[in-house]
Amino acid sequence: MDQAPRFVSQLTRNTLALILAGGRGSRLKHLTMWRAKPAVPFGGKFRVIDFPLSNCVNSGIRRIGVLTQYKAHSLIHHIQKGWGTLRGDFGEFVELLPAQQRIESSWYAGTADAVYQNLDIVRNHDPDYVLILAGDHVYKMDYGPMIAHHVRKGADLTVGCVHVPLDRASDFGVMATDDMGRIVRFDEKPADPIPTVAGGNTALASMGIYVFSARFLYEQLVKDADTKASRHDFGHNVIPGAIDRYRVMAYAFSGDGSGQSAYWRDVGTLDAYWEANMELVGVTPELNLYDTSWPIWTYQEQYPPAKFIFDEDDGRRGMAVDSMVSGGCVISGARIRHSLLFSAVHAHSYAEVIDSVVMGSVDIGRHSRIRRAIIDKGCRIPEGSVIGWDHDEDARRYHVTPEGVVVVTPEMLGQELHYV
Ligand code: ADQ
Ligand code: ADP
Repeated sequence: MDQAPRFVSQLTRNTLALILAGGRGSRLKHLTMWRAKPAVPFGGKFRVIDFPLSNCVNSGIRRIGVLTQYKAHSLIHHIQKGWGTLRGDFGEFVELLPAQQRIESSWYAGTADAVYQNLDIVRNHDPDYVLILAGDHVYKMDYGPMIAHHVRKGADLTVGCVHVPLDRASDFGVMATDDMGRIVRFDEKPADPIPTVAGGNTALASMGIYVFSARFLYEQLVKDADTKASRHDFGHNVIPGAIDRYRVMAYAFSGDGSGQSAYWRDVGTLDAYWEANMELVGVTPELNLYDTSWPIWTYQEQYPPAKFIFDEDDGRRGMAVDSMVSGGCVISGARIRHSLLFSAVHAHSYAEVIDSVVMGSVDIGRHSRIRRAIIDKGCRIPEGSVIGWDHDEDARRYHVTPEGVVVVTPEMLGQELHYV
């Protein structure tokens, strides 16, 4: 079958995307105390869920359901404000599908159950294909070729996959395929993962993204719901239960088509989160946010331009180098080096910020010195604070990660939460 653009666009048009945005993301600790992981701010202006949402829109998939559950307030707010503008009259929408309202007394048990609970809504949209995505991955991907691959291979289910180092593969669903790309084995988070080739040091890992032929999905979910012993999870139950009897194919994600390597990150730990944000500050980051051919959309408050106040005479030199500074920031006499500042950060005179991720509406008091830190939204850092220079001291007041990144939240400062 031909894979002309028109063919792909027909397929994406007949696809309904469901973004699983309900997981707690407990490894992000303090950052997910008050918000779901997909709502965690990322990259200066975005929230993590903007990546799968933008990928859908850019791929021509304009019918999207977002399955929410845990601490969904800021997520819902963000989606309503930023993504409510798709044109319903053109059959486009982003629809919120909250968990607890569907079936009394039961929250989603697992990812498959989350979809099962919304099966009537999914059926009503009458898609040919259902694309199931995670709400907590940062990447740029055109889903069109994956759906086209699914159709060309006559698959019932296609699992997106990437090669990961073998020593990290236990965090993923790990699969083995035959010569035709059919999945012949699937182990969810195995203690002892199988390498891609015997003796090799990589494994084929599931990205947790799936294309289902719609009818096949409905059958499998009803069957799974009737299975008492099931955890009602795609990775643990539905996929392993399907590979022997149906055509379950692997689709290797090969990048965003720009010729760059495949960038795909689960920013699931504080260290991974800090690192992925800091990478963006680098000269040529793997994830190019300035790529106009694959824009990442978001909702953002309107802010005036960032302002830098530099007063040579009294030594107040406001400057940022090797950094990204978002709108509404006022850097008055402070020095920002190799850092990422979200919107409306105020850094006052003689403060110094190095190697740090500073979220929106943070106020950095005079003479503060901050290094290798994540400062959560709305923190007011008191004058003269020293953060990231002495980890014993830091550990008494803040959270220090295994890699030595200091995380500061309003709660740790004894301040009220105004922003989530
Ligand atoms: P995990 O990411 O560990 O593994 P899980 O915690 O189930 O799987 O999360 C998958 C997605 O679903 C996340 O976006 C999460 O927020 C969301 N989610 C979880 N429970 C939910 C629920 N009850 N309702 C709504 N949303 C929910 C999965 C696969 C692995 C694969 C990795 C890749 O199971 O096989 O390798 O993703 O990261
Ligand atoms: P500092 O503590 O560094 O002295 P201030 O908050 O007193 O910082 O502000 C110093 C200068 O920064 C002000 O004189 C003003 O020019 C500029 N500034 C402060 N806040 C704003 C703002 N909201 N918008 C524009 N400029 C501002």
